[in-house]
Amino acid sequence: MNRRQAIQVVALGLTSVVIAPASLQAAAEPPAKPGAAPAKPTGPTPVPTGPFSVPPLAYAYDALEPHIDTQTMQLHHDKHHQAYVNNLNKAVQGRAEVAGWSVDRLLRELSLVPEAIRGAVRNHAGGHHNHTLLWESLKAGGATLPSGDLAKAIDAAFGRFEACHEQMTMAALSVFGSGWAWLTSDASGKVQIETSPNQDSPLTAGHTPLLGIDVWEHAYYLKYQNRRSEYLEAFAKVVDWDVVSARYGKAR
Ligand code: MN3
Repeated sequence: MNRRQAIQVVALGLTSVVIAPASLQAAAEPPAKPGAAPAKPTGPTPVPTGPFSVPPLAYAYDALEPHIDTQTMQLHHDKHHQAYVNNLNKAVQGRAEVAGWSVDRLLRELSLVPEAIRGAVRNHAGGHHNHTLLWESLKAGGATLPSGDLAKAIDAAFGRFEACHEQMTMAALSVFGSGWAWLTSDASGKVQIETSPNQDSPLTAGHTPLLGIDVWEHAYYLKYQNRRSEYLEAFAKVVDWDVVSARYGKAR
């Protein structure tokens, strides 16, 4: 074959790929034999199901713009939170010891969860609970200050709300690696700031989480990259303190 012939062959080959009609491609597949097993379905792996599911957001993905961007909300809610739920469902599958347990109970009574799944439950029940609380705490144009008993408890513990806010911001900046900063209350109703690594929930320590700031990079990196303090400023603008105050009232 000389060079000219080779070019013609290549050109014909390309042309035939481009113009081959779909009907011809389909016809090239052998017909299914009668009685043959149906072809294995292709496509995405089915999502593991179980007792837990991601609650839908009460607002649009872009509702918190420009403070929390749309793409981050989509990925964070639909992919990250969903993954915690899928892994939690997988962990409790076939485990009669924890059948019917709520996510709260799994975290409060973590020491009673079978040891073989305790680590997975800690991470994924924690991830599920923390993120559910997070979505519910956010709103564009929500209340900017705590009210009622929570406002009193914050004044009692910090002197004034601004001091509470500053301490929570410092705590969120201090988290090394992935984790959360929290405003929590204890059994006596006293409020405090704490941090937790990974997806550990304050519930496991007997505390009630009132507001959590997610400082995993997935919560802010797309928009803020390494500027965690800018993200914290923006986050503070979309917290709905009415929800947080009601949460404290309910815990009392
Ligand atoms: Mn997160």
